[in-house]
Amino acid sequence: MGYTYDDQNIFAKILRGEIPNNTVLETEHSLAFRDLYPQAPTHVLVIPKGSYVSYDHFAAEATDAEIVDYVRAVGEVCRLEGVDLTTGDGYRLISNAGANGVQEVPHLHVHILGARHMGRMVAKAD
Ligand code: DGP
Repeated sequence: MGYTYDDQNIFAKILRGEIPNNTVLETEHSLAFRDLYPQAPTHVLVIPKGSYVSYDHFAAEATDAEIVDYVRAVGEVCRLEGVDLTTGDGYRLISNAGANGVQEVPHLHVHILGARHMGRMVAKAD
């Protein structure tokens, strides 16, 4: 059994330019843009341009070039947002996957949250 990717998901539409986004950084293989419903003063989503549903999918099937680009893009956004540890006060990365991870959009994304204290790591489930 392989991974299933739904190319009608909202981030696929953003990548195709069908809906607008507030871009923070674009690289060869990655795109970072502001979350529509920010949970913190800094709330940026970083996605690969390739069709990957989750972190595990990306780790298994992305090229080395895509992975390097993506990891560096996440770090660069932290720097651009001033939350990195050379000048800022830190941040939290979250990547939800599947039903138990409560993933709403089935295209890999890392949330970068910061510019406020982020509180406990995991809230009690509803
Ligand atoms: P997740 O539960 O990890 O799949 O979070 C999906 C995030 O995507 C959520 O924080 C809200 C955000 N989001 C949903 N639709 C849009 C959109 O059309 N544009 C942007 N920028 N963000 C969106």
